[in-house]
Amino acid sequence: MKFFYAEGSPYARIVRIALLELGMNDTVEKEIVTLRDPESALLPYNPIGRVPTLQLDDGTILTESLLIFFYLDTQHGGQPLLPRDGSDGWVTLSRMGTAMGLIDGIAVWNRALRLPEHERSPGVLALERTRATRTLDALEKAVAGGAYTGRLDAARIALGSTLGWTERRHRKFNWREGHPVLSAWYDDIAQTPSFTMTLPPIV
Ligand SMILES: N[C@@H](CCC(=O)N[C@@H](CS)C(=O)NCC(=O)O)C(=O)O
Repeated sequence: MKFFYAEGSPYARIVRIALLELGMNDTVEKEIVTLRDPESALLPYNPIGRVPTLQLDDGTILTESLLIFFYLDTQHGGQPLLPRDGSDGWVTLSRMGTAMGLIDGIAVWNRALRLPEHERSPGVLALERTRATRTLDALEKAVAGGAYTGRLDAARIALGSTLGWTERRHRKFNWREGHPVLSAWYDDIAQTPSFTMTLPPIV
C-alpha cells in the first residue's frame, strides 16, 4: 500500500493517526505531495488531487478519509475504529460526523483567509466562524457529559486531530476560549504518541 499525504492536512492526519494506532504504519509506503499544484506527484494517481489518498496493493485508489477508514477497518482483527453495525448504538458515527463537520467548516474558513483580502467573502468568514463556535459550544457540553471518552475510536481521533490542527494552522481562532472542558480533553488526548508524532507544522 502507498499513502499520499501532506503534513499540514487535518484530513490526512486522522488517517496517519489511525495507521499508527492500528500498527499498520510500517507496512505502508508514504509520499508527501504538494496540493493545488498542476505538477503534484499525486495527480497521476488521483485526479481529485486531494489527500489523504491510499493506493491499495492492486492499484485501487481510495480518496476521502472516511472511505479509507472503512477500508482500514477490514485490514485488522481488532475492534473497528469506525463501527458500522450499530453495536455502539451508532454513537461513533454520530460523533465522527460532528468532528468531520467541524474540520470541513474550519478548512473552508482557513482557505478563505488565505485568499488576498479583496477576494475574501465576509459572509463566508462570518458563517464559518459561527458554525465553528456553535459546534464547539455543543462539543463542550457533550464532552462534559462524557462523550468522546473511552477507547481511541475514529471519532476521538477526528476531534483531537481537528482541535490540534486548528491550534497550529488556523491561529486566528482561539477555539479554547470559552471551552475549558474541551480544552482539558484535548490536552489529554494530545499526549497520545500517535498525536505527538503527527503534529502539523505551525503556520
Ligand atoms: N472530504 C475529504 C477532504 C480532503 C481534503 O480537502 N484535503 C485537502 C487537504 S487538507 C486537500 O487535499 N486539498 C487539495 C485541494 O483541494 O486541491 C476527505 O475527508 O478526505
